[in-house]
Amino acid sequence: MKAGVALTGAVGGAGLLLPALSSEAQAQTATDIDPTTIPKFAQEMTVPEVTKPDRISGTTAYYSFEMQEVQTEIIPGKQTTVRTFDGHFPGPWIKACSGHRVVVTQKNNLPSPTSIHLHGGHVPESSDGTPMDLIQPGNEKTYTYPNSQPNANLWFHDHAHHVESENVFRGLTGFYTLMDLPEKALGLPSGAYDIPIAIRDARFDVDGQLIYQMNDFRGRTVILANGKAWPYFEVAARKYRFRLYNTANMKFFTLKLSNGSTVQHIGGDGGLLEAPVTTDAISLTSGERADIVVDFSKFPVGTTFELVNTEGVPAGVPPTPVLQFRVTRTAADYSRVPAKLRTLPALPTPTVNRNVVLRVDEGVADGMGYIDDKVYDHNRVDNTIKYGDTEVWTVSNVNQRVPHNFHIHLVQFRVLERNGVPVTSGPETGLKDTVRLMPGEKVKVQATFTGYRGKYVYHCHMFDHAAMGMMATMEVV
Ligand SMILES: [Cu+2]
Repeated sequence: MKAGVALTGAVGGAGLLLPALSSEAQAQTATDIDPTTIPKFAQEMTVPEVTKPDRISGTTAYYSFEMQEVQTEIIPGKQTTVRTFDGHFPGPWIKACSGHRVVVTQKNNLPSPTSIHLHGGHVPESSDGTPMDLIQPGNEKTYTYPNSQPNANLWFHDHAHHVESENVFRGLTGFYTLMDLPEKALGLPSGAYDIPIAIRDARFDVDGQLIYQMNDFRGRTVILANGKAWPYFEVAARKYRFRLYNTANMKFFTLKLSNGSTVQHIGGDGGLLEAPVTTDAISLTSGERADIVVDFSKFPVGTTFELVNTEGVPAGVPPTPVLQFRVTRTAADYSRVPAKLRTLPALPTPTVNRNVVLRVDEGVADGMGYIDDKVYDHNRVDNTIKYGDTEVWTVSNVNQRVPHNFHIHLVQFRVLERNGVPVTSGPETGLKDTVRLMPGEKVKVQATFTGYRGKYVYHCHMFDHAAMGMMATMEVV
C-alpha cells in the first residue's frame, strides 16, 4: 500500500484517482454474488454492430464517442453500471480500411481521467493514447489513425496511468478491425458471419454491481462474452469467422470446443497468418486476439456445444464454459478458407539486441511491478531506439509463479524464439503485438522501428500489472 501511495503521489498533480487497493477495498465490499446462482446460457450473446462514421470526407472517416457510465444487463435480471464509449458494452466496432484515415474524437464524461490507446495500431505518439496524455473529466481529445498498416485485429481501450486497470475492468474497450483488399479477395466468411467476441472475467456483488480491486485475479469468477455472463449464440450450419479478443484485465484463456472439434486459426494480433492452423486449442493472454473460423456445417441442426476455457483448470476438473453455440438452422455458404492467406515480409537483419526483464513482487500484499527492476516513471526514458533500426528483444519473466505477457506500442513484432526454441509454426509465426510469458519463460521478438519518432511505452498487458508499475518508455529518435 505504501508503495502504491508513493506512485500515485508522483502523478497526483495530474488529477489521477487512486485505484482501490486490496485491503481498504475489501472492507467496503458488499457480499459477492454466488456465481453458481447465475443461470448459464440463459441470455443471447450480443453481436456488436459496426459503428457508422459521423461523416466521411475524401478518404477520412470521422467518429465521435462520449465516454459515459450506463446501466446494462450482464447478469439476467440485474442492472450493472459500466463505463462505455457511447453506451456500448462491449464497445463500438470501428471497421476501417488500410490506407484510409480514421479520426476519433473522444469526450470524457466519466469520473476518471482517460487516455485512449489503439492497441496494435501504428500511429503517431500524439494519437497513441500514452499513459500521461490524459483526457480529464469534461474534456475531449481527437485521435488520428493513419491506418498505414495491413489488415489487423486492433482494439481500443483506456491507458490512463494507474487507472486504466479499473476503467478497462468497468468496460472501457472497443473493437477496431482494419481490413485490406488482399484479405477481402480471399473469400473468408464475412458480413453477418464475421463476428468479434470479447471474452473476459469479472466480479459482481449480489446486486449485480462490478467489484473492482487491484490484482484481484482470484475474485473475478464470472465469464463474459460480448458483455453477457455465459451467453448462448445461435448459429447457422455454415462457416463463421470469430475475432476473439481477450479483454480481461489479467486472465489467460486456452479456449476449446467442448465436443473436441477443431477450428481453423487464421489470424492474430497483426492480422492474418500465412496459412491457417488447424487446432483444438486457442491461447489468448490478456490483450491478445485470435481470428478463427468454425465450421458449423459439420454438425446437424439441433446440436449444442460450448466454447470452454481449460487454462488454470486442474486436471480431472471439467473445463469452465464461456458461451454455448446452438446450431439452429441451415444457410448457404460461399465462403472459403484458402490454404494460403498471406505472405509476411522477410525479416530484416537486426542490428541491436536488448534484454527486458519482467517481474512483480511475489507473495506480497499490494506489491509493485517492474521492468528491468524499475517501476514505471513517465519522466524517464528507459530505451532509446534509432529510427529505422531492427532490434531483437529477449524478454524474460523471472517470476516463479506469476505469468506475464509483453506488449510493445507502435510496432507489430515477430516472435523468433520461445525458451531457446525457434518459433517456426503455429499462430506465433504471425505479426504480434502481445506475447505470452509464463513463469520462467523467455521469448525473443524482433521489430523494426519506423514510421514515427517519439516516446511510446512497452509493458505487461495484464492491466493490473501495468498499473502496478510494470511499464517502461522507449524513445524512437
Ligand atoms: Cu504481468
